[in-house]
Amino acid sequence: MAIITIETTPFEGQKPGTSGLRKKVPVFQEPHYLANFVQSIFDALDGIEGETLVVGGDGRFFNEDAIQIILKMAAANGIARVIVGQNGLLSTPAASCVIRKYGAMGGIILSASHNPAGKNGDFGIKYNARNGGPAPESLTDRIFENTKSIDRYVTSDASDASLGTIGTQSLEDMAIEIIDPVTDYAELMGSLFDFDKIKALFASGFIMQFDAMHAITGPYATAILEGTLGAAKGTVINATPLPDFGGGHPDPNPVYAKTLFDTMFGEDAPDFGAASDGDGDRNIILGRGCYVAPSDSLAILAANAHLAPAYQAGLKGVARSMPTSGAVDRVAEAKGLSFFETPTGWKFFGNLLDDGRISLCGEESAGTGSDHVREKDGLWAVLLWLNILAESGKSVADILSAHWQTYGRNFYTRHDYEAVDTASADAVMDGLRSNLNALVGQQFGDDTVTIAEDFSYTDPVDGSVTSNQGICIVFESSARMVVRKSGTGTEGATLRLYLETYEPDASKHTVETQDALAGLISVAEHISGIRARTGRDAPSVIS
Ligand code: VG1
Ligand code: CO
Repeated sequence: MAIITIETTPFEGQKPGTSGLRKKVPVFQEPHYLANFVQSIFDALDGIEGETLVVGGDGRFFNEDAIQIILKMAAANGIARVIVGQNGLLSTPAASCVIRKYGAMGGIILSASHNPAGKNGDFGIKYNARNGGPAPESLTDRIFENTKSIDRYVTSDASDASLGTIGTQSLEDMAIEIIDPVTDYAELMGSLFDFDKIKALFASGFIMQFDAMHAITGPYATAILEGTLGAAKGTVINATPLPDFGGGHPDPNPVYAKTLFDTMFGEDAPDFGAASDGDGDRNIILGRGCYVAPSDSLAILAANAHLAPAYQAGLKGVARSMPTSGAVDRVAEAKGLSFFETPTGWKFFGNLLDDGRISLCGEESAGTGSDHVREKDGLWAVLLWLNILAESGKSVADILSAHWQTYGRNFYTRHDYEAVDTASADAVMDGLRSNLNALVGQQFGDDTVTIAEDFSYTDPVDGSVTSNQGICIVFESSARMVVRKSGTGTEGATLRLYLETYEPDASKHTVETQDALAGLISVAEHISGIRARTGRDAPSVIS
């Protein structure tokens, strides 16, 4: 065994996006590609010698190969101990939990989340800091700078670690601890919720279906829901993580989680339905014959979190990403909670959580989380919903309609135009940007634009400023359209159009979402020219 230095040259385009670096698997398989990025991470950190690092991923194709490369490089870089999930598995929220619990300096998470996997699918890598949360922009910027000038990395010629064996092994002077990926996370969940109440709910005949989409949450959901909480065997479907996620697209939305939607809207539907994504940080919630839009779910959790033991004393405050609907704002206002609006991506919640300004946060893209970890957490949200259902004795549909009755309904939809030509996507964004001033005061139908801006965020904790985070156009009626370019795609560009109106009148709450938003949808096309410029006549995904 020896530590060796390998000469290398920079790769173009190793800039982390919304959530780490994501590329096609064959790109990551190019010699030195992953190693360059990993060395750039290590070089961006201060004093890593003697520290503990957590490593794990969502089990997609190339996961174990990547972990072997990382382990050897960690040893060569002087890291003292690496904690790895058995077989290289750790959901994103579990990795966050493990980093915090064992006082690690941080973790490397291997995932491209909701992006498809397999030989020609996507792969991803991101670094999470000591607080368990995604590296802040200042650190990802440093990593990116390093990737542009890297000329060597260090590794070891030792043989591969055995990722399947729980226990401690060594590689050079470094200890590798293989842990069960579920245990620490399951214990944390047990400390937050009233498991006895949820057990009693299942014992009373409550039926649930959880679609793990052949991704990482299978083992977690099976252990907690079926194991600890006594849900019927078979509650968790597609429970085995597969390297290609069974050929599916583990993004839990009405299109990619269609089987679950069909079940929940079909005859004899279960009481409760849920699904998570590739790396386990997202969740969707359904009731019998009803779907809870993620923005509504965030608002409902904010309004009812006190029903679970961990949040009994009330929330410190709440936050949402800018494109997320304003439903949670209304809860914050009614309850007198402090409220923050951040750019898209979980990294912006970290400071607010660390500083004790908020205890709950979320995004429209099916991500909700709290201060228990520093990532969004799919199964946590499902368990909080279960706790609320068990405590209130109400159905999902009843909770949803009662919420709208109290707070009014924010009709909300997101239209994604995936894999469009990058130049056309840029033309849409540039067109909007150059027209912002002229838009204010313009009338469309019977509504008038009051605000037109490119969203910029000043972190209230460290004062850092993040600009160009999406075009946000607000109308007098409080209707809103937002246009952003996705930072997680790997093919061309993806444009996201987010649309929202507010309806206080309960007699109008049952209108179909796309119908309620039809007027705004055509105004948004008129203003943005997305369809005209991209040549698409409809979105790829409507959620
Ligand atoms: C998307 C979502 C964003 C989320 C991010 C990572 O980013 O819109 O809300 O934080 O994915 O989620 P973008 O830039 O493509 O819009 V995950 O579950 O992929 O880690
Ligand atoms: Co994810």
